[in-house]
Amino acid sequence: MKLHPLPKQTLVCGNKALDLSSPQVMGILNVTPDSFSDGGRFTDLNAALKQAESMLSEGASILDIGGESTRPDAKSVSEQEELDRVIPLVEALTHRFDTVLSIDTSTPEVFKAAAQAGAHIWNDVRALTRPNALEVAAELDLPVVLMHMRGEPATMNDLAIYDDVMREVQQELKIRVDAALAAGIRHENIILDMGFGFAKNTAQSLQLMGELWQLHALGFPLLMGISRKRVLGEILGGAAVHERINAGLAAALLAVQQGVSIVRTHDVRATVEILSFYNQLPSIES
Ligand code: 7PJ
Repeated sequence: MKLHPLPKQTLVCGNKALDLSSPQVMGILNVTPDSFSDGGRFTDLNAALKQAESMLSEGASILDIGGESTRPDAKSVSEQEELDRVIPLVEALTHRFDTVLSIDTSTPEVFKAAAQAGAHIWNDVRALTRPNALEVAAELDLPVVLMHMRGEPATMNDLAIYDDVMREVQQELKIRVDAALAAGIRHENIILDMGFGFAKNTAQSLQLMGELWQLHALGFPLLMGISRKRVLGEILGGAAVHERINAGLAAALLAVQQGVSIVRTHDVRATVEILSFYNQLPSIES
């Protein structure tokens, strides 16, 4: 059963377009050192290209490239390090594949360089709060994902205190939306994400999962990323990363059923399959 229609919106991504009225799968492509075991940059690049090729053949329509780990205990990365990780990969990917590229970064210089190398979407877990981020996003005029978080990855777990988690997430996202619009970012370029795993405990995440559809009140397409996150491990009583896939798929289906347009995942094939099943259900009118 479909519960909520997806917005009838085409997301213009530079010279490409994504139809958000059917769910899109964003494949995660991490180029942080802890994601690819060993070897120098060449090995990393080759491994990343192979992973990209496989996710695209499985049906991902967006690849999300991340050069900075946002785990609570992650070491901070210099701008140059992030550039060195991300830009060669963006160049190689634009050269080889015809796909939408999203960059998971909070650093305006990194996204700007990536956009010059052919990237399309700025995915920012800090919702354009770093100095100059809003201005750069407005100037580039490309889609931006504004994700809800509190504080920084190192402090966010202590800030997971809410009276009403959905209401507060909504209010705090609205503040970022207003800042974006005031900076000249166009309405059509904004996508929102409730930010699973960022300043939310397990109970709060479950609450958000069940009420996710309420975010439509803000009037923007939604993205959801819960793939393999710790919250799934906790729900399953301590499951390891690779034991969290099925729960993540259930969450993806629940999200799309509530009108989420983009699912960010490591498990592209399985996600594409469940969404293909979902797509074949009778539509509902918006
Ligand atoms: C998210 C993200 C998410 C968006 C990460 C991980 C942590 N970007 N980047 N939404 N999570 N938009 O994948 O486990 O939930 S990094």
